[in-house]
Amino acid sequence: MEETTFAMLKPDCVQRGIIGEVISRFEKKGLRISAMKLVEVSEETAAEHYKEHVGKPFYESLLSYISSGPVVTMALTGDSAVDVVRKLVGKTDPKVADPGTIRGDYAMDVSRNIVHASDSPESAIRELGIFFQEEDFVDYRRVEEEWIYS
Ligand code: IDP
Ligand code: MG
Repeated sequence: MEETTFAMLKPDCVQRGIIGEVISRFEKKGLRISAMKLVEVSEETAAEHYKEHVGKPFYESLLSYISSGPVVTMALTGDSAVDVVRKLVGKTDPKVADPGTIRGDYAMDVSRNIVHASDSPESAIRELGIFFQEEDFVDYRRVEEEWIYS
């Protein structure tokens, strides 16, 4: 079933100049970008986004990491998009993330792990609501979709 998930290319991804390579993986898989922005995230917005992690030892440094430079936020749409994108992103700690995943291929450190992706359809709806307004979403189809899906 078609769904839309939220992904964020974190400040290390932007600073390392690999935005294009990461987006390319999502595109090549067959996902459709249905919203996208380059933004600076305030600590308040980062706190809202990561509220499930309040009190964890890495919480404060996580907020300063996410607000340390521009990020690219996006909505990705496709069949089972939430699970598909989490699989492409890989395990939280890049040291143990499988090769072939984004974190497995591009990162070394759990606190500099390149990309965020929603972990459930409920999280996706919540997180999309933090970073996007209704008018930010573009309703279209990629011409390849009839070849990506049967
Ligand atoms: P996820 O991004 O794979 O969903 P979460 O457990 O939700 O992982 O953690 C959110 C983010 O917090 C991670 O992507 C990473 O940036 C950071 N993080 C998680 N665990 C640690 C840790 O042990 N040390 C430092 N940062 C961490
Ligand atoms: Mg998470």
